[in-house]
Amino acid sequence: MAAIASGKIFHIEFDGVNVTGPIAVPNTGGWQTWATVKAQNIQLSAGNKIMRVVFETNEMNLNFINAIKTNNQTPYNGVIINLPGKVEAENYDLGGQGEAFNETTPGNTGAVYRNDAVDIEACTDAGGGFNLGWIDAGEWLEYTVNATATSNYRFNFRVATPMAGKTLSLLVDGVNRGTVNIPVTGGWQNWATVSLNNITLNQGQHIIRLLMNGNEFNVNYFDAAVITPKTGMFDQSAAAIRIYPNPANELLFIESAIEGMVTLAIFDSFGQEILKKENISGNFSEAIEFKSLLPGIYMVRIVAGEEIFTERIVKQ
Ligand SMILES: [Ca+2]
Ligand SMILES: [Ca+2]
Ligand SMILES: [Ca+2]
Repeated sequence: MAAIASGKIFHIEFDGVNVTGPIAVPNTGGWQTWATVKAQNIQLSAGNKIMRVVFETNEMNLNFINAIKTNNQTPYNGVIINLPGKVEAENYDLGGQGEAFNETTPGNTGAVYRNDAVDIEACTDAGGGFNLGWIDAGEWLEYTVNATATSNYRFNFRVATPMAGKTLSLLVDGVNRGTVNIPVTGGWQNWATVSLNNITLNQGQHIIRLLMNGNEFNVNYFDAAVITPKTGMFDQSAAAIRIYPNPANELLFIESAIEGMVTLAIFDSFGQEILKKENISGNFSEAIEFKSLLPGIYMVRIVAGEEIFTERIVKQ
């Protein structure tokens, strides 16, 4: 908008209804000196509408109107859950379809606890409560959480299914951080815990998304625990890990024969991460380019479950 005096007002109508109320235009200082004014929290249903701009006073210029979809997602009950901690799967965020969850069938098939499209039933696991049921592939739910410390976390998922071949993915702030296999637990209310290790979270607020990669399994809750490192568990002489040569010059070779998934990282003497490979197979062989690095001390770190192996490498 542009105006050369204050007190100018307009509003916007959709299908004849004033949805914004009066929007004040400031004195921008010239007919071609432009400023942006905002009307917020305007609820619109989907579909074709006639938008009308109504100028309530004279003498203002309008260049364009930009409508932005804002995020209505908020934590369930207004409570941001702290991690480490436990999150009930049925306590997904408020905000509805496409924002807080993606749900394929209308209505809550279980008809308990909440009144939107997500399907919830009473749970007979220890502690009772409710669980997500009638899950379809591609459905997801989001949870606003707060990591109280920057740390490596283990995520445990409480799941049940009589069916085989189901998986669930964990996304943090839109980034897929791992997929966990859901075992055949033998029944819809026979519960088991499955885990994803070494999920690094920075301190602060995050959006956790559980993405369902198959239909027909139940989720009761998930919890996140800080992994307390146990150092010195690996014995280089036992050949679980070989790192050579040391000192290194052109290439650093890392050979690992650890069961399960690991995270490999290399830090310089300032603690800056110069390489990171998360959730790779513990059975690997890498040739790391050291040629371009400045001479000095570097630290190789391999995290496997609760075990952390570190090795000091000199770069010549
Ligand atoms: Ca549904
Ligand atoms: Ca469903
Ligand atoms: Ca639950």
